[in-house]
Amino acid sequence: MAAEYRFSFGPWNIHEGADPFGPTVRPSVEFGKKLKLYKQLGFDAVQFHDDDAVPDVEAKSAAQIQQEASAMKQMLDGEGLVAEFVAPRLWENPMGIDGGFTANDPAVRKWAIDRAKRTIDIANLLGSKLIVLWLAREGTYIRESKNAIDAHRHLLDALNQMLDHDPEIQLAIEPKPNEPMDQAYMPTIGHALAIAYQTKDPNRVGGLIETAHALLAGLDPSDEMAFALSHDKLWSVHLNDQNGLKYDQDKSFGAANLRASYNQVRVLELANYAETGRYVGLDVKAMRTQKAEQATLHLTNSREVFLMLLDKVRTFPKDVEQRCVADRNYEALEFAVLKHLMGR
Ligand code: GLO
Ligand code: MG
Repeated sequence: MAAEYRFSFGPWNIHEGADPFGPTVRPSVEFGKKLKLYKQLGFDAVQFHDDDAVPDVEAKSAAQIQQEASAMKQMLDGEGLVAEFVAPRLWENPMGIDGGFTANDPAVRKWAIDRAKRTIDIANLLGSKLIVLWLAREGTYIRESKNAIDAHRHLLDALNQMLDHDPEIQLAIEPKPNEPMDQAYMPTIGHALAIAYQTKDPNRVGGLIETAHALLAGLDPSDEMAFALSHDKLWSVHLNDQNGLKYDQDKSFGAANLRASYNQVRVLELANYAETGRYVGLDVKAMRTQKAEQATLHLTNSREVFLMLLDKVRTFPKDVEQRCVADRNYEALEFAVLKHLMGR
């Protein structure tokens, strides 16, 4: 029996549809209602930002954080859900306007590290050992504004301080090459794993790979995943899709690059990812045009596409693959893949 994949998403993936050019177009869905949707939609785990779990986290005392995060854990238990990870949302605070961990101002760097430590405390209260670091504003709008060499050392220092804060926590860096910054300091999983090995506990630093981010870096998402998998360091994924080099679209999985999506599922299968107990996260956004009552289809469709592609991966004729590879007949192999994907 092949292992079953389990799916997750974040509360931000059910959203009001605002974009940089227009306001919200759908009413907000209250957090408790979102939680109720998870199981109905076929999902088992919740991806959190620190302030999804404890709103206005920076204004709260340690006791308040403890109380609110414990209440959230009870809500999760009540729905039969688990927290997959917690991520410090540094990029929405004006303090982090020019980055947190890599800011020029030491007071800002301290603020960012302190907040990340709170995130770790929240993760513990929610029963998760995984912290995801999407390093949104760790980079530059213009190169001359920072000393990039120092910035990388500051980032290393921040990672080490997080590792020190809790001996069991694991950090997964989510690389992205740009947006909101012009250039980000951790653009690819290669960068993320290089710094992971520089930390004081490399076994506890890995990565989360998002399809769209790899595509924005001009790289193949499945090969990025393979690199992390070969190091046993793919600790989550953000599957979605992206139509070319433009703003980060977070399209439904498979919507723009079906064959590349097939290959992402294939590489996860090659690594027996389902057996590791890690989740398949879907970081997808509903189109702005979706009516409120249809604004979860991007999640269910992405999950279903994953499962349909999984079936394609599992039923691809292995003998054809072996024969074509042995004969170095990649034209034949490619045609067989295309026919299989088209159901012919
Ligand atoms: C944005 C990122 C973002 C993160 C999320 C978790 O481009 O993909 O959605 O995945 O904030 O840290
Ligand atoms: Mg993401």
